[in-house]
Amino acid sequence: MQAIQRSVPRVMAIHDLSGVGKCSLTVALPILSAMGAEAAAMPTAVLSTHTGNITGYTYRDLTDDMLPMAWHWRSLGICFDALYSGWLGSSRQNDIVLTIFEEFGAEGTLRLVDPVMGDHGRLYSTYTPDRVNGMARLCAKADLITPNLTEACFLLGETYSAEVMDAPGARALCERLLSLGPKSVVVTGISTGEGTIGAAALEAGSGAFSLHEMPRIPGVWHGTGDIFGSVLLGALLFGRGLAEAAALAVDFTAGCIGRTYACGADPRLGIDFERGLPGLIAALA
Ligand code: PXL
Repeated sequence: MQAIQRSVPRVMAIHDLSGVGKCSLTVALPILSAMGAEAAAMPTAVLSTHTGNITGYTYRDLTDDMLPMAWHWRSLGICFDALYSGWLGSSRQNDIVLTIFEEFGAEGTLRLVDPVMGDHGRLYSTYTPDRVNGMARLCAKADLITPNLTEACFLLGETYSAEVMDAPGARALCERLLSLGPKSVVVTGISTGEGTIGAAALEAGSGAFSLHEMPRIPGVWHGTGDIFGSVLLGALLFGRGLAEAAALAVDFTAGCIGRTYACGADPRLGIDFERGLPGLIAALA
């Protein structure tokens, strides 16, 4: 079947749908839409909330629905400009994403893997250490990966340290991640000073390295990686370079945290990205 034309870039967003908690699909969809991209949702699971610091959540696994959804889209001739995976519920889902990369990863399609596994030095409660290798295999097939510092350390089998690092140290970390196989990497949660936090980016082809930080507001802010990844992807789809897209994503995420902190909202329920969307649209215009 002939590919159906599309007027805006289309993303396959492969993440869980957590009803409350503003992460994964509930941030990827509105952010990508606001930035002008179409987001096709492939939910990996449906939960009542995310699993971070919240107990009693419901969980419905959707592993068996993923490939049939993809085959239906393919039967309709639907193509994607980006394949964007995030939180996955099982190692089988990793293999399914690999299959989707093979089937839909045409020339020019950006394969972005956010290897969502943990934060603050620990794996998420639903994530087992034996799944880390599977995630590393998926990262090897990506054009771009966006681990946070914790995930970077697990992928590399290195000990996590929350200590600050200098720019050469951040670049060396990115280089070690590129040796896993992806074409580019953006690592979040990088601090070169006690009061700042941001992201380091390295492109394998050009060797271009960048580091961008904002003032740090201490705390555990849920959904920040998903918000960061969605803004980064939206900016890349609209022609921004990796360094510029990463800086935009750092600034946007910092703004969300700042607004959430200022109004004293429960950070477990997600951060205030909504009020940042008009500014994001303006920044892209
Ligand atoms: O934002 C990361 C994330 C996504 N999805 C689910 C999670 C988490 C982090 O805890 O639990 C279901």
